[in-house]
Amino acid sequence: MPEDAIDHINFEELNQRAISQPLVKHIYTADPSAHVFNGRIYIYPSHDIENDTPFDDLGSHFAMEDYHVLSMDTPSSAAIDHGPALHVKDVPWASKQMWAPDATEKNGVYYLFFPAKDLEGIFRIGVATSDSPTGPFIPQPLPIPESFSIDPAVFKDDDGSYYMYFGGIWGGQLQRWRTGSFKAEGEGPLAHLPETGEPALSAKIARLTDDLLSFDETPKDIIINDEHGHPLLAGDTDRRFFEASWMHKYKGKYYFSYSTGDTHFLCYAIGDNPYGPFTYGGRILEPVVGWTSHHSICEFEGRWYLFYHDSSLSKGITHLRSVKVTELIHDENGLIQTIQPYKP
Ligand code: FUB
Repeated sequence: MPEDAIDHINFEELNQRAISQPLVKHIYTADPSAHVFNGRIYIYPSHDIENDTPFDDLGSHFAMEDYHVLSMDTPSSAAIDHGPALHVKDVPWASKQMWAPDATEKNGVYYLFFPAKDLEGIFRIGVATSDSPTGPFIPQPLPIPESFSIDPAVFKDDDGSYYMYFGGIWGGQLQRWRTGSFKAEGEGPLAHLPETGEPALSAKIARLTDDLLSFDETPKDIIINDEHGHPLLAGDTDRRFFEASWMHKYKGKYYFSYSTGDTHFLCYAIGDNPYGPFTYGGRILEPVVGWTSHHSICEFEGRWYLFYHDSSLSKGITHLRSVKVTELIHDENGLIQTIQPYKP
């Protein structure tokens, strides 16, 4: 829901119509990446904090400093906050803005992947490890070599390969990497975006090395085609990729899902392999209160769940969000039923 609408919202009434409530209310949390480890649900969210940075198109007001891990027995049980798991002051290469993280497990080691701005203000993606899913996590001294932009999502395929999906435009800086090297801000924060009639910028994918600490290949574009097999255009803002990559596999098909950012939808596209190409499938979630929409999709005991966030608890403050969960249904054709976050 666009920010200029929040003056007109009755939040008490809206929260009664919400299909789900915040998983925790003592802190603000966002961008939930949910996984099941050893039969328990672990959620790796951003930890939103109050700050004085004004709202801008680069998301400077998202000034997060650390991560907490949440966990739940089931999607309907109370969530536990396991406390601070990693702080920016403990990451030698990072200066600020600990944005949307993800986590995975391999051979009993838990890996937390996170974006942050480096000492030059360029978003990079780092890794930290722990022997517990709740941390604390010990960061690598440097970011992943050749990493850039934001919103890492790590997917383990059935053959044991791990892939990272990542990227985000506008404040996520993806447009600055169009030529392969970082371009300065230029004529404004949104400089270097494609024209409306050009193909949209793509999320990226890279297979990870066996130790999960590096890219095993040069990142490739995630192409999303329309129903005619043509790549979505930059001007198709209701459908094109903006940020918040996620991958899940359902009945042998690969579902790449993402946020459309400035039009506030969560959408998905279906492919036959982790790299795509993918064909646009539809919307997963209609706009929530707050500017951003970011999610994960997780299977638990044979049912599927959408973890997402909104800004209802903070009464619409864009950078103070709360993570929520609701069931997600694939229909008999494998299409995802669109979810309305608030009942009529
Ligand atoms: O939480 C900061 C940023 O906002 C995330 O990295 C984006 O996906 C958006 O949710």
